[in-house]
Amino acid sequence: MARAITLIESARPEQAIRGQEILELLVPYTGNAIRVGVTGPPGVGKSTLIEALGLRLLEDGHRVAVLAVDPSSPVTGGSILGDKTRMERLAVSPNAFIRPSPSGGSLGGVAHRTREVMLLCEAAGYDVVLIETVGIGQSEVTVSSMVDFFLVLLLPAGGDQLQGIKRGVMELADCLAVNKADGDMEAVAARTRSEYEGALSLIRPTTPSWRPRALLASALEESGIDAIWQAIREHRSALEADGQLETRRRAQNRDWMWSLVDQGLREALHADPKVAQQVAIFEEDVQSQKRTPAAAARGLLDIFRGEERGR
Ligand SMILES: Nc1nc2c(ncn2[C@@H]2O[C@H](COP(=O)(O)OP(=O)(O)O)[C@@H](O)[C@H]2O)c(=O)[nH]1
Ligand SMILES: [Mg+2]
Repeated sequence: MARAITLIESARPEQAIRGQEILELLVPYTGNAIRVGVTGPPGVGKSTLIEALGLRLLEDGHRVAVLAVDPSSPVTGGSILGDKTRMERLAVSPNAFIRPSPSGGSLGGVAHRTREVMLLCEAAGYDVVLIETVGIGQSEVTVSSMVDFFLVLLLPAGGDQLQGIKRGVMELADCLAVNKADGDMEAVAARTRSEYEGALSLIRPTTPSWRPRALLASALEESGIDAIWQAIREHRSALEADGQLETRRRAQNRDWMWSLVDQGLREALHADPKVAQQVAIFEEDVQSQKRTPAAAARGLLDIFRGEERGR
């Protein structure tokens, strides 16, 4: 697996092509895992909860893969997941596979490679895939588009105001869990949970057959983990029963293809020598308002299309 991942993630074309060949051979063996995304603000306890859940699943005889999609800070270029936690207890099990986020590149590129590694894990017989991502920016949308079940972790909030969660993220959630419901925070966490439950009832569910839940958890004390796993299993049964799981995955595959096409077109455009020659001029014209952005975009695309036709 390590060697296949190296090929898949390689920046060298001849290696990457071999990685793709391996993936194509493995396609018939993929798709059998329960795919779970876990998001939430930094420090909410995503890694701790994933480890607790993972250990719990190992006890039940599951094989668990843990992957990460780290969007990297656009300002510092540094990792946002900042995973010092290596999930040591999980990592020692032969039935667990832990892979940190592939480094570098756009969120799209990182997510793309994670998705391929997920397929590889499925082919290798891991039947639960847990994907950690941080709840800021676009990455939660990206991860929700590659999983069956999307879990959003939240902190117990002091005030009566729902903290930090955007409506858009709430709409993606199949389950919310207020983590750190332990010690002094237990009562606050319970209040926070019922506020979120109220908020959830105002939101259109992700699928008709499932109503998102708001749960309490303490990843540290390993409480509430069973209820989360129970929700994941019930969600799966409900979606399998009415065909929504297949519908969701079909749509995800189609969207994935188009995002690769978009990415490929963009790369081809930037690699085009005629375009490259003109790009600086067009940019300067737009910045100095000699041309409108729309006219400049049209101009660049015309150059690109002219090149394509000339081939
Ligand atoms: N009290 C309490 N602390 C927790 C809990 N879960 C995680 N933590 C602590 O919160 C910190 C951040 O946890 P981590 O899992 O790395 O958060 P992540 O950034 O969301 O992955 C660590 O010091 C954890 O020990 C919990 O349920 N209760
Ligand atoms: Mg983490």
